[in-house]
Amino acid sequence: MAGQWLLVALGALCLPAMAAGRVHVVNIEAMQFQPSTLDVQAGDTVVWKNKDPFPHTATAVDRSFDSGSLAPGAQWKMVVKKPGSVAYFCTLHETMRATLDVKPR
Ligand SMILES: [Cu+2]
Repeated sequence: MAGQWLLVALGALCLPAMAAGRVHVVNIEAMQFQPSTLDVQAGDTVVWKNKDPFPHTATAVDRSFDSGSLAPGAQWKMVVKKPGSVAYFCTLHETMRATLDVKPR
């Protein structure tokens, strides 16, 4: 019987770990990051999808991340680690700007 309770306890411990890390999508379309402000938690994954017919990048102003050139139809993903607000832009079109707000988990 004690073995069964141990399994239940282990299962309960594992659940939060499995629930961690939501996936968020930022569409790059019509020369804009959508949404332009994205709220995530540390440990989440952000996927940038280029839906324009020309290349873009998603590059942190402080260079803490950089997708490099994303071809039309390409996507790039990153696991967000550090809490804080990170402004990012497209190095190919510097008027394209957006913000990633990372809350602590
Ligand atoms: Cu661009």
